[in-house]
Amino acid sequence: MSTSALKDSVLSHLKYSLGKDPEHATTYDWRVALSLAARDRIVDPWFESTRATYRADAKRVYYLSMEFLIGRLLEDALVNTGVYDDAKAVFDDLGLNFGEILHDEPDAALGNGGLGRLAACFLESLSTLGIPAMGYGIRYEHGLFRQRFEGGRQVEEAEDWLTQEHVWEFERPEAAFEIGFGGQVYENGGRAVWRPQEAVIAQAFDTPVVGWKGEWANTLRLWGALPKTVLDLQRFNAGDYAAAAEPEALARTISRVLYPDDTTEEGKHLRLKQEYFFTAASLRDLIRRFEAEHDDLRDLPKRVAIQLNDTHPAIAGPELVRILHDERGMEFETAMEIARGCLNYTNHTLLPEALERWSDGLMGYLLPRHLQLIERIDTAHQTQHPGIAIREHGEVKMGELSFIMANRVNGVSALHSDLMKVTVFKDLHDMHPDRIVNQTNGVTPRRWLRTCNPRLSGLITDAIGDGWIKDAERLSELEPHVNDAGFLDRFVQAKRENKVDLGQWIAESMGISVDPDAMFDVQIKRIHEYKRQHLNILETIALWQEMRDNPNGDWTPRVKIFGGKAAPGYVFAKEIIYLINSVASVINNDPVTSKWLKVVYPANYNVTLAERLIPAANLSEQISTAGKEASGTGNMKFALNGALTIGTLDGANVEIREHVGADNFFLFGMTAEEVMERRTVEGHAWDAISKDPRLARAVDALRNGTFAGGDHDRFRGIADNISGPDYFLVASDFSDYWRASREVDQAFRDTGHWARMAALNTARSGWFSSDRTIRSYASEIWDALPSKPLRNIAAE
Ligand code: GPW
Repeated sequence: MSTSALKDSVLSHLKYSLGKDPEHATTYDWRVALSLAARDRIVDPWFESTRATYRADAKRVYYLSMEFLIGRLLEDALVNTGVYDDAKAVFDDLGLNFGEILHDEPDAALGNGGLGRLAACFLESLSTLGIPAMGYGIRYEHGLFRQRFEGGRQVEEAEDWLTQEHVWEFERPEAAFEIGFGGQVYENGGRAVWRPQEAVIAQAFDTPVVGWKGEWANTLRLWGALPKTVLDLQRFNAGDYAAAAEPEALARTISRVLYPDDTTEEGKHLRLKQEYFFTAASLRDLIRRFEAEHDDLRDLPKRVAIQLNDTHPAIAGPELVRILHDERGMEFETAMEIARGCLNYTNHTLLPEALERWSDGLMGYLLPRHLQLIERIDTAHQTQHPGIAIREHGEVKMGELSFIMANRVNGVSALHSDLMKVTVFKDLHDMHPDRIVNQTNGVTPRRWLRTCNPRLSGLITDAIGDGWIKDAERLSELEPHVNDAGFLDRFVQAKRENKVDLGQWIAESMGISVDPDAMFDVQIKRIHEYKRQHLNILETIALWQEMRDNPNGDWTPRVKIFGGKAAPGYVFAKEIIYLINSVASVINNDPVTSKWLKVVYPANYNVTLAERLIPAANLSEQISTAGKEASGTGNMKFALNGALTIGTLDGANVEIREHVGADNFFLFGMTAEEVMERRTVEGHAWDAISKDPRLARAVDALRNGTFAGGDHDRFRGIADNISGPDYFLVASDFSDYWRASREVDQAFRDTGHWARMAALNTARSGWFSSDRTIRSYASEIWDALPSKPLRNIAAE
């Protein structure tokens, strides 16, 4: 497609879709016109992908996920369809600021963190690989809350991305299902019949997801909740207008907001409704699609692989059995076998507080038939394998249910999958030793290198061609170049320019000036005790104290950058935020240390901000307590973009270190085994503090009001935790973290060596592409094959 054809398309959309002429068009109008022009180019390959799937009678993969953290879509779509440069030329030509137009798009935050972003990367890889697939989720009206800081404390505001039209989606009024809740179960001729007490409509909204070079596009189908009856006319006529609108409000509540809890579980009535709502609609939809092509539901496992992204869609097991057994009259055992043949379950955490459990009471109230079926599944399983119950203390354990109903169960990094076998799922694993498989997470190199870091990706492509974009393991072809001074210079230059850009943004948006030659040290992720942002800030405090002791020292300049949100109800995490901001305001205003140390915490960390920060990072902080971070995926994005990791042997850090080489990774801290051992030591925190005067002084600064305008109590909670129970072993890992951090300082001063290590991180991170992960799911779990690439629209 030529630049002029693209320009015509944009202008035509501006006129006929938006009703504007160029003279009156706003940034919004231009952005929507460009998005529609880009979307037009995706529709043909999208249709062709569907047709090819029908023709080949290919097995389909359904990825059920409560979250899809897709972020902005325009830039990725332009890059994947190969029209980015043309689009830029069009807007340059029109005299418009292209960057501003791209940045006008809202960040679609239909997820909390890693789990939701993983789902988004997977969809893109499924399309790049040409695997017939569909993502199913919820079309939340309000995504993850917007974070502001008020006096250093987190304040949450409702997110409202849907107040603007979502230009990428197609509404499908004909794809709608009635989803029931509550009511009673009757018996009719020996069969159970569920009569729900209330019902809502699940209506589909489709967004095409285009892969690299536009060769294939799959669908993200999100369900919105609508009322069965819009208005209660009788009540309206009787004058009770509020009551008349009630059914509508109640129904819409189901898809109204994303729960903001990440890795903590709250057994909320509405949450269970959301889970059943989207799972039931998705199953109904995929069965309808199956039956349009096939007539025997016993063939379902040959045609359909369903992946449950954590236990949030775990009700799929009983629901599928209910449909096959109650509604279609199959034997219970046959229904079980078919369901188990289709379903697979990914576990993303071992944290007990994150494992979903629903009380029998709530389950029986909202889903009475499902509770009966769960009891039956439990009994059937116990007859064959005594000793394990899905139900315990009046609750249904969704992890156990998912395990029993799944053909394959997977963890998300090698360490995590191994730990699953000896901790939460030990008994089940012993009974079903072949069921757990590992699938180490990955990230899409299109968004997380090609698009977000054009300088580095341009350099890579100059050196080795652009084959790495589709086949990221070809980044290894960079290895010989890391000994080439010219290449390394350009590598350093690209990083430095990214840092200058970020520095400008920090100056403009936060009024803090940072030195682009300082080390940019970044920790971005949800705020959680196990991720240990408080370990990082404690080390920052100790470093600042040491700098003040020795103002003539030759310190390595650092900018400590934090980003992340806390769940609104997670008090301790919010205190950590308050502490980081309080430390920042003291340190950033200290004339003694200001040339060496800055602390920067931009509010409202999201996918868009990650795309800005990661390309500019020198150091990636991956410092969770070993055994607690299932995988991590930010860690992979940093390594890919040439940041070095300081990290523990946790989650995928272990594999990153193996791939990039121990010499190019700053390791510290206890292993998962040592962590378990250490917890049994009485007074471990106190012991660690008494042996490290630096740590003692930093903890003391939390108690003496240094960061609280003299208020001794403000951060007492954190100090008491670190020196008392310290479940996450901040104190015990501190000294080694300090040691590794000083090694980082030393290494950073040897700029040539650092550049080489950074380049090796990029060259050796190709394995962490989500294409590799998806290929592995396809062969080891789904038995699904990539369909043939259709055509390369980027080349046309
Ligand atoms: F608790 N993860 C997440 F396991 O982002 F469900 N949200 C969650 O609610 C959970 C896990 C859950 C993350 C893990 O913490 C992270 O280690 C992992 O890389 C990511 O899921 C993707 O697997």
